[in-house]
Amino acid sequence: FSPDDVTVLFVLGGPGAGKGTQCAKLVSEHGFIHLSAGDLLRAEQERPGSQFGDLIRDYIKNGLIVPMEVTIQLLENAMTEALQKSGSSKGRFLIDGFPRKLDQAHKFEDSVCPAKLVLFFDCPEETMEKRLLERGKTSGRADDNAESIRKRFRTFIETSMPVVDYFESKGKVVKVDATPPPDSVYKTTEKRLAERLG
Ligand code: UP5
Ligand code: MG
Repeated sequence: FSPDDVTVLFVLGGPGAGKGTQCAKLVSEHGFIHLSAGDLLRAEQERPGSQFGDLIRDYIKNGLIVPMEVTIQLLENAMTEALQKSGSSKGRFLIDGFPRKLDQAHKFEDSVCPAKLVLFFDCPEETMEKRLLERGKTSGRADDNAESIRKRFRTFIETSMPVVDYFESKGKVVKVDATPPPDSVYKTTEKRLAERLG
């Protein structure tokens, strides 16, 4: 696909901020295509014959960032597939949970497509921790436990927040308070996006 035909929004925020929840709503009401980097990595981990299964499992459990070659390839493939499926060369993508490191941001924007905006869901750690521990009772996610959550928070602060700061310095960040209930966060998100995307 050509970068000129696609609109990319990065969706960032700490673990449990509600990225996936909000993306699902934006898909059903605004026709975005949602690609979660974490979901793609988890699917690749389970794919029989994948050469990256053990590596991904180990990184995710420890809240570490999988080498970007793997993630970017998965994202690019998924974008191509989604466009093929939609039967159109054009599409609007929500890339959820990526980029998590500054070099990933640069690489993706150089080799795939620059982001139009970054949607940043801002949420206190305490709130995110409660949500993740609650979800962990049923999610089956290997990283929804107290120890992995602590590691994910550390990686987010040390490595991923600089990505948000970088896009902020370019005036591309739309920041939304992700503490209120999902419907309220969604209303704010819709309003902010409409102001910026028209
Ligand atoms: N919930 C959501 N919104 C709520 C609200 N407003 N009020 C109350 N509850 C709310 O939500 C989390 C939980 O909170 C749910 O139970 C939800 O109902 C509730 P969700 O929408 O899933 O939040 P999200 O921000 O998507 O949380 P997630 O756990 O998916 O965030 P992470 O960023 O930690 O997970 P991700 O899947 O993106 O990444 C996992 C791991 O993959 C990373 O740690 C890393 O190891 C690896 N990874 C990479 O290496 N590279 C990448 O590029 C991406 C991931
Ligand atoms: Mg998610």
